[in-house]
Amino acid sequence: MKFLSKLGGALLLVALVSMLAGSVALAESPLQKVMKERGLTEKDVLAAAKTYTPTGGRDEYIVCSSGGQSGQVIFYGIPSMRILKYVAVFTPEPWQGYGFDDESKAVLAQGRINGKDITYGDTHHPSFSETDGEYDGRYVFINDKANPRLAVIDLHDFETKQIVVNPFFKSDHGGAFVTPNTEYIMEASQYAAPYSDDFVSLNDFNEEYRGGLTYWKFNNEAGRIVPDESFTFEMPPYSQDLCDAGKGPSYGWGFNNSFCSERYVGGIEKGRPPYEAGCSSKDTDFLHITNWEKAAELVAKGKVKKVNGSYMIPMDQAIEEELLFLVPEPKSPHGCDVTPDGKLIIVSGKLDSHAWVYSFEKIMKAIKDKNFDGHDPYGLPIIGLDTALERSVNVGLGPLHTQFDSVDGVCYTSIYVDSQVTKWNYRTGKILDTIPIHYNVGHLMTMEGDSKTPDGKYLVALNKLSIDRFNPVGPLHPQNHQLIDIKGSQMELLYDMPLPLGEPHYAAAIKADKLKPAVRYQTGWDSRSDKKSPYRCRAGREKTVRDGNKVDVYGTVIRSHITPETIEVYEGDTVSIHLTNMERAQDEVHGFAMYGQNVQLSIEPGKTASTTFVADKPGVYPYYCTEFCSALHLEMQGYLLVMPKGYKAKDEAIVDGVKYTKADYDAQVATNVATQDVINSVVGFITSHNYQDFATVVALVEDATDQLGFAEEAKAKSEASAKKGDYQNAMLWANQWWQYQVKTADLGLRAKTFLEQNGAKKVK
Ligand code: K7E
Ligand code: CUA
Repeated sequence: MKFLSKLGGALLLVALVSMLAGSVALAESPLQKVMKERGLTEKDVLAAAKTYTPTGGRDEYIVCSSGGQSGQVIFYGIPSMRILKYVAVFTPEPWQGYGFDDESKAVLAQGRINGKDITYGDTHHPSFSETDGEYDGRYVFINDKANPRLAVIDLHDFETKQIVVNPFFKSDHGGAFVTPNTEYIMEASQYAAPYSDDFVSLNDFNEEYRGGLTYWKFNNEAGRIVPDESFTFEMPPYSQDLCDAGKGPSYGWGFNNSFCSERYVGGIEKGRPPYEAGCSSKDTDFLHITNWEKAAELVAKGKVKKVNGSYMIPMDQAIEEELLFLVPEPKSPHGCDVTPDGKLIIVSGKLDSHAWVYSFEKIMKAIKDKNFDGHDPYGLPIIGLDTALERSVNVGLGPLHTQFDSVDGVCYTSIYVDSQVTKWNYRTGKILDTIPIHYNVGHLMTMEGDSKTPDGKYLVALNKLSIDRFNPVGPLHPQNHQLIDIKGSQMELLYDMPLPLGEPHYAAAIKADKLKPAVRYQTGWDSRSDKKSPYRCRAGREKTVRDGNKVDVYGTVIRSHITPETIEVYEGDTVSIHLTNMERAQDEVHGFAMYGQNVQLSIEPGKTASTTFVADKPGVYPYYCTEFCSALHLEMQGYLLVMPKGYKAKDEAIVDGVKYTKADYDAQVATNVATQDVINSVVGFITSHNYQDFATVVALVEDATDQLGFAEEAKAKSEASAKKGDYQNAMLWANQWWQYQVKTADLGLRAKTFLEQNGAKKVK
């Protein structure tokens, strides 16, 4: 009985437990509750977990995306898809002071065309600098399709340093693509045009209009393009499209496709069939193959002549020296991608459903054997399609661009018309997977996908349309970057990111740890020329220099004042204000804006930035700091006084709004003494720990020491005034002394917190 009742009790317990467990399972977890409220599936939550980056977290990859018509580039992180920075390139951008300070105006001026300022760009293809075929994190290059220009962005500070204008072209699309050691940056023209800036009738299209491909020489030490050592291949008036540089076995060669090899000239208004009909009537266009290594040798030997002041290799010379060859390629191709091993070249035709895979080895053999199918109308040798082709693979309707996986042979092609990405194997021709894209994918990009060792992992589809993917914001929609997980055998869509800046045609992603951006500049730095600025200024040396009616103001900015605080000039003066940011602290940027003069500077720690304008109207022009840099940021201000010609300043002193007494002074001093006690205790904590092992803390301590030095100067002035019984100035200086103490304490506390959170050890 006892046993039975025991058993019964045990059974009851089991039943109870299982009931309880059941009710526990029924109760929603907070996660389930959120999923239900927001209508999320488990797949959604998994995708979120793969992209979510907690506060303070970092991304594994950094993307540089073109900003399309904005003339900028966009940096964002993967997998979080958080936008980090728009970098101004061809277009003025006030936050960065780009096109507002004199230094960056000089960069934009390099991009003038026929003397005309061009204040936008149509950026298409960013390209990271490479060393031995790997992204090295030093530079990014970007082209402007509308105005044939190329820009250099230094990843040391993410600033645009140089713009070059193509000396021959009237547009470019096939840029920027770097050679494996960034010896050259490729830039192919798009719309054939005369090389001169003169009028040439369209009737002379075949004879006088030309395409081309420029190899811009890059000086890797100076970080600048050298136009004098760059050269251009003359090419037929086909529309040259995208490029890629050979690597490994194909090192020294470059490839670029073309469309409209029909050389059709439209004229819809005169009853001629339009360009789109005439430019796609033939079954094939031409892949252009250039030997840049040999061309560079000819240039070095003085065997290439200059036209318009720049080296130009005419087609006759290219034929003679065996520098330029053609291979038929699918109709209206777009995209030309060399495989990571450098052995194959993949080209897709927008009006075909195949990706065509060419063998570099076969191309070389044909060249060696002079095995040509014939010549184009300009005498360029054409290698037979069957001779050069490895295989063609049916990947879907409207294939465009191809990117590579870390797995050998695996690649991804964007399929524009079918709105999908096709994963396939270029060695076997086998289709592995497809995924629908929303909508109409243009380029696509894998991690380090243009390098010789792609990482794969993620793929971004850069889509032309977003239609219904986001909350509507009027007829002009944002573009959409879709993040896809490609780690498994099946592609999985993770995230949609709207990009509201322009059409970002192409992007490239680099491992984040390859980037080593600076925290500050050397004090007095002109960041655009990367030299010490002739206008730099040290604290206490601020001055105004007049030379005739040109006035140069050499000033400084530091929390929380602009020196000088008053600038007096006369009507008609040309005023240049040069400001140096004295801060050494991370992220302590000061801005400088002024009423009515179109002035807005961004002065990062160490930088010297200048603004020049004509003070043509007498008046009062307040100026201030535009970055909320400190508690007294709003007080970081001053006045430009433009005095009428012949104005005589009054001799009296400025009358203060408030009068202070000895009691006010004493109270302030008491506060300062108490504040100093706080500082001393923080200093005690820091110095009793191994703070020197933490670079962040060392920088904070340096900054704090500076601020404390200023506090002591103000204290001395305060005490001197008090001694004379001048309690007005004694009180004001005592307050300034306290302002510096507050900044010191703030920095000290940040350092202390950092040490506490990062496991600093006690040393004494
Ligand atoms: Cu939009 Cu490369 Cu300029 Cu293709 S480009 S899609
Ligand atoms: Cu400096 Cu606000």
